[in-house]
Amino acid sequence: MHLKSGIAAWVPRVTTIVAVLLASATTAAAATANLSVSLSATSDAETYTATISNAGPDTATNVSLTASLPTGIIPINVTPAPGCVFDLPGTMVNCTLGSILNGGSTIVTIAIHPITVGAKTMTVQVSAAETDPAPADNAASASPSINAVGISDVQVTLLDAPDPIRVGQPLYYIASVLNIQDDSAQNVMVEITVPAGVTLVGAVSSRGACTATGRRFACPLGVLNPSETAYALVVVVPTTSGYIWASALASLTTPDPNPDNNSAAARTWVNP
Ligand SMILES: [Ca+2]
Ligand SMILES: [Ca+2]
Repeated sequence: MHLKSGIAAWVPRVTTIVAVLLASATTAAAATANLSVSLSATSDAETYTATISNAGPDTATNVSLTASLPTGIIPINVTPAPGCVFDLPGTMVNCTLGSILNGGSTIVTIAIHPITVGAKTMTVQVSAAETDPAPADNAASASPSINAVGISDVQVTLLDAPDPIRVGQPLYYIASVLNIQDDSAQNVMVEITVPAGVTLVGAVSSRGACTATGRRFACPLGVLNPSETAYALVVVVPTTSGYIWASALASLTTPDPNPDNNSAAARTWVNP
């Protein structure tokens, strides 16, 4: 009798527990969280700030953010870490941000360094495990445009071939212009001055045509990105024997703190 009444007392409690479990399972399946993201950027395109907010009604769990980085940049830093990481090619940021309570928000900061000019468009997208009733605000972009980058350093070398050479043979001068800094060099020009005692044949660069003024060939090379090399070729024919000298000089409109390596010379021995 005692046992039986005990069971009788348990039955409604078990029923209630099952009902609660079922209800919570139903609620979890239907959980909704209206995430949104906004993105701002500094005008120098160095720092982007994404604000991820949850308008609820439920907690957003397994919140993630992906960012597509602009081209022509170097990845610098991202916070929070290690929740956020740059991918290996340095073209994306992937963030695992955990949970955001109803009414809460969190911030992701992405620091990059532009090495080329132009629009630096970044796009971010957020998602969570919950259903989002308003998915349109789950992506944002920012597109600061820059028309100058910091510091470049062009370096010139001048090669003569063949050396030694005979009078009447074609002599090739090849000027190589390399940007050894991490910002793009703008309006790069290389000028090659050939010696007296040669006949001018012609000049061309890997970026197009060169113009001649007397013994000086000016070859516009345009933009030289970091680690990029452009070439200019001048062909002459020596008419007299002895040592002859040619020189190459590079100029650019971006700051070059190291002018010493902007010029180079080549000495050639000409046999009769
Ligand atoms: Ca949303
Ligand atoms: Ca230089």
